[in-house]
Formats: sequence, C-alpha cells, structure tokens
Amino acid sequence: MTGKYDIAKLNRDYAVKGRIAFREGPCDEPVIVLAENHGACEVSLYGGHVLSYRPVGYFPVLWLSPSAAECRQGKAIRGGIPVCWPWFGAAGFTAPDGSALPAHGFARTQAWNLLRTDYDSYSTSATLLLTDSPETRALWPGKFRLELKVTIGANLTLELKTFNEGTSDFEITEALHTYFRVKDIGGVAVAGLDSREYIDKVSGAESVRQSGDITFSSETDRIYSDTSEKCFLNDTSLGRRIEIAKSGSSSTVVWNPWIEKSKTMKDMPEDSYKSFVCVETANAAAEKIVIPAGGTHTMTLSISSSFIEDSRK
Ligand code: TA6
Repeated sequence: MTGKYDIAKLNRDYAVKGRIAFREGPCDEPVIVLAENHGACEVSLYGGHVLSYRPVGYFPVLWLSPSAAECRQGKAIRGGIPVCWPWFGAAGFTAPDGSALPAHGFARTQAWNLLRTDYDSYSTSATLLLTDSPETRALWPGKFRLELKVTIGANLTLELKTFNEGTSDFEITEALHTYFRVKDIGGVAVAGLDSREYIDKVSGAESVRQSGDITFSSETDRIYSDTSEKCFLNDTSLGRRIEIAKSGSSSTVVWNPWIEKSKTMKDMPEDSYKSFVCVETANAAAEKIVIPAGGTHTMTLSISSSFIEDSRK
C-alpha cells in the first residue's frame, strides 16, 4: 500500500473479472478500469478524470500527456476528459476571501469518492461523487453534490449531474474538456458546427459565424453557442470518424494550442498539438446554468467511433 488506498484490497473487495479493476494512479488516488465486450476505459478518482478510452479493434480515442502519471496535487491532469466545474475558463469573480481563482474550476483537482459500480450484459459503469467541503467553500460558496457516471459499452458515456444542496440558487458554467487523439492535426476536420456563431478567443472577436467544417492550421480556441446537436471529428489519415453526441449542453468548445502556446505548456511535449484536438461538451460564456435550491442539472456526453475511407487514397 503506497498512498491512502490499499489497491490490492480494493481489487479483492470490488473487482469483477473482465469488468472492473483498480490500479495505482496520479496523486495517490486509485484509477478504476472499466471493461465490456466493446471496449475499455479508465477513470481516476483524482479529478473524476477519464484517462483513456479504447474500443476493441480501434486506435485509442483519447489523448493523454506522457506526464499525466506524475501529476501533482493542485494541478489538473493533462489530457483525457478534465471536468471543468463550477466554472469554465476564467472564473470572472474572486474567491470569498478575494483571492484569485484557478481556470476551469476546482473539480478537476479534487479527490473524488467512488459511489458505486454496476454492470450488466451491455455495459459497465462507475459513479463518482464530489461534495462541497471547507476547501471548496473557500473558493466558491455553493453547497453541492456532483456525480459523474462513466459508462463503457458500445459507446463511452459520461453523465455529469449537479445537485444544488443549498438554500439559494447558484449558477455554473461547465465542460467535459475532451482531448481527442488524432494521427495528425493537419488531416482532421470537425463537422456539425456549420453556420453556428462562436467567440474567437484567439482574435478576441465576439461573434463569428462558422462556415463549413473546422480545420486546423494555427492556434484555435472557440466557444460555439446554441449547439445542442452532435458533431463529428473526421480523421482521414487515421480512417476514423468520432461521433460526439450530448444532452444538457448548449456550448461546444474547439481548441488546439498549436506551436507557440504548446511551448508554454510544461505538462506535455512541445509537439503534442499535432496529436490531439479538444472538442468540449460545455455550458460556457453566456450559456450559464442557474440551478435553484434543491434543483439539479445533468449534462451528458456520448462518444463512439467508426471507420471511414481514407479520402486521400
Ligand atoms: O478549452 C480551451 C481552453 O479554455 C484554452 O483557452 C486553454 O486554456 C485550455 O482550455 C486548457 O486550459 P488548462 O487550464 O487545462 O491549461
């Protein structure tokens, strides 16, 4: 036993052969391995962070930094699916004591708890739980319960459910900040956002209309609004299409840091920008979610992949 968990005991008590297992992970928090006939995924209790997803017979769907295993307390794991909550991007406000707040909220740097695991003929799942604490209340006053249900089956599905446990409304922005692995960023297009408006965080333009598919040749950082439909990541050189379906989400964020920004990011190799693109399931910018006292809000993401003809042949 190295950290606060006895992984061997967790496996003795809760592992299910071929379905559920536990391993050591970042920041001394266990990683839960979930498997089913169609594929497998892993989710860390540190940050409630999905680290990997691989459908049987396919290339890994998510990109994860080689430095992820060395992630330190208070830092977010680079790659996989970070949970950005209870705010996306800059907080836009200060902590109750007036101090500055980290980008993308605190959920992705907290230790979550494992609420339950389930499996049946079609899927295997784990439900993780984060609740407010003196540490979170020092950053944000909300009294909350946050559940993340990760399900592996024919697809990978994440369900992020916010419960307002307080006596007054609170407002959140949020994102499942998914890093999709690609063979080469130059051969990638994101489809399904044509004619949608976006905020361009690189140029500062507040309202730009998308024309056609999104391709990548420089730093790209866009928040698309009024986007509740599924979108697609077409990786022609890999011969793969990833379908990104969702519910309870109005915003879609598309990000690639490109060359110069990548050089400033010390938790990944400089050329990593060639190997991933983030298409994020979100409620961001003006698309805030107000949750009344005692109320809930659920955002879901479902990822599936299929082969496509390599259009270059
Ligand atoms: O989702 C895009 C973005 O907001 C970018 O502006 C960039 O900051 C990225 O998130 C990564 O943020 P992080 O705090 O994880 O380095």
